[in-house]
Amino acid sequence: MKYARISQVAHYAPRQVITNDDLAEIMDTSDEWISSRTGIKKRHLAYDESTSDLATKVAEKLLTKADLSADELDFIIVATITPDSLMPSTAARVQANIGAKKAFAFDMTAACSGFVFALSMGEKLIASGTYQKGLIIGSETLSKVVDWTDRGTAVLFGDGAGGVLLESAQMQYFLAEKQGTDGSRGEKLTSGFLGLSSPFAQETPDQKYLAMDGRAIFDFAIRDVAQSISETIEASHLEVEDIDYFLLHQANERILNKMAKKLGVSRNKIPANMMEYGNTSAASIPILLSECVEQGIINLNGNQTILLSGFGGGLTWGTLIVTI
Ligand code: 4VN
Repeated sequence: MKYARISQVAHYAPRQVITNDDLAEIMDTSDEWISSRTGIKKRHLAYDESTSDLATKVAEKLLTKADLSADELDFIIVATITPDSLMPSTAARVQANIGAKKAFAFDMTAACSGFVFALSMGEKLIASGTYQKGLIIGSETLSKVVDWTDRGTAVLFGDGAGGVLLESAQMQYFLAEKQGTDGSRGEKLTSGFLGLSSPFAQETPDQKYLAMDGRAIFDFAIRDVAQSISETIEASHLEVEDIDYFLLHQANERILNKMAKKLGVSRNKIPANMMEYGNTSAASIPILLSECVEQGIINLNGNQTILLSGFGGGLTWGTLIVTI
């Protein structure tokens, strides 16, 4: 039996930072409104870098940290809902940028669950015995799909990228997982409608920008996602106390507070960085993981158990429990 493990982590964010006060100068909002409702204080917004540029920075950092050459990689998966283009994929651009000649590469579209879905897929690619090394990267430039005339959503999102190196291992590191989708509620969080445009086609709605029913997504997170996290812990045969850290999608600090209560977990075990980055969708969990490792809260010595949970557009949700 083959196994996979996370052997390295890295993140990268554009250097430009926009504070809540900066936003209050261009729209009717305030630091008080944004930070009391969401915990967000600032976000990084790319002025001159694309999603593939951010992802390439993460890929380069991962290779450097692992002292690995790009041609040793077997696959690259980039989770993103803000690709540079649909074709070529963001992952194909990264593959070219780093010169990963042997690797196959593709994008994963699962919104805020994208990184967790991609990590789960990557683990299976390695566990199959067919592949040994791969990069799983979440990378977003949400600033290009945010509706900058909608103060209800524009203040919530940011740009950034994070990722991990997955390698084959001798023992089991991935302990349990639950993933789900409810497409029937898909219209609650949308962006990037492409429509039809042939001379023969009916007119179709043109909704390029991100739109969210905040109440519905908030309730989904508290009810359905919290329930799914509990089920994943049960499936792992671990107790809540056995999990060292809960790395949850960084959408809103109030969600983390409610989840902590619901799961019976101390808030100290649920790190947060939405204050610095806002909601970076597929990038939020790997950025958080990388920062936790940088700060020494989490190490890569194989003696901690962490839970990763992404949830959002689709609607989608996914939880993994891994030894790290
Ligand atoms: C998961 C969640 C959210 C989300 C939902 C609602 C929300 C974030 C609505 C109420 C508003 C403050 C902001 Cl829980 C988004 C995603 C997408 O990544 C995933 N903020 N809010 C208020 O008026 O208090």
